[in-house]
Parts: sequence; structure tokens; C-alpha cells
Amino acid sequence: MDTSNKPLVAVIMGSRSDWDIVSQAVQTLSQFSIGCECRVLSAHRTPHQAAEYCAAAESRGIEVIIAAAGGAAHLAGAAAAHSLLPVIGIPIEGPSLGGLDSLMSTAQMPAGVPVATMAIGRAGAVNAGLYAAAILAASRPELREHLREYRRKQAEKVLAVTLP
Ligand code: RP5
Repeated sequence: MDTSNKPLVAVIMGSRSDWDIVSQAVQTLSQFSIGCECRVLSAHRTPHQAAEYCAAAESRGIEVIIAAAGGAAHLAGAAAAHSLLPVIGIPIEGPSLGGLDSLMSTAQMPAGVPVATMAIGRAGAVNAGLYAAAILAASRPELREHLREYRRKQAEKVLAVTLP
């Protein structure tokens, strides 16, 4: 799919400290040969730059934004406020509240500005990649087949499990 590997997904995160988890989303995208661009941008520490980046993303050919943040996790919501692109939020687990703070901050958007909120941490990051792939697959039959194959192999692995 998309052999030019032109970035179709923007992956943004509030801090470098989020990268270990966020890299799982990037790895998932790369499994489907989906090009992405990654940036550290914070809703609180670099609010203007984050807004500008999200507002300009669509005009640069980006089709989906993945935004990860921890704590008072407003990055995905801020991205959605500045773009009509679908925004997928990954709540990052922080040291104090186990990620529940990030989950609530990402999910509890007011009606009118949606964010598709994934699970906390690694599962959320992998699923953010898969969800972005599903969005892109709506107009890319080859990618849709790739997703079907992914699910088939996943099921095969589960069914092959043997217990002691
Ligand atoms: C959030 O604050 C970031 O997304 C990160 O999850 C959290 C902590 O950031 P650092 O203090 O590690 O830079 O904005």
C-alpha cells in the first residue's frame, strides 16, 4: 500500500518520555507500510506550535492524527480542536494515577469535538495504529485486505495455543 510511503498519519506526543509506548503505534503502522511523521508537541508546554502543526496537517496530506499524552492529557483534544481530521488519542500511564487521569482527560471530550480514545498504554498504542489503518483502509482495498490477513493470523495464533 502507498509505495511512496508518503506520511498519511501524524503521530504526536506530549513528551519524549512517551516514546516507548508511542513507538508501538509507529511499529504497527509500519507493519502496514503506512508512512507517518512523529513529533513531540505539548498542549501545555508548546501550545501554539501544537495548534499550528495540527491546523496545517491536512493541507500537507495527513489523513489521521494520533496524539499521545499522560497526566492532564489534553493533546488529543487540542489536536481535534484545531483539525477536522480524525484524531485518535492514546492515554499514557503516569506515575501517580496509573493512567486513569490520562484516560479521562483524553476521553471526556465535549459533544462536537470527538477524539477516538484507545486503551491506556501499549494496547492503546497498538490499537491506535490499527485504528488509523482501518480509517485509511476505507478507501484503500489493498490495505483492507492486509487488515483482514492480520486478523486471520492473530486468530490462528490464539487457536494454536496449547496448555500444559
Ligand atoms: C505529558 O506529561 C506528557 O505527555 C507526558 O506523558 C507527561 C510527563 O512528561 P515529562 O515530564 O516526562 O516530560 O504532557
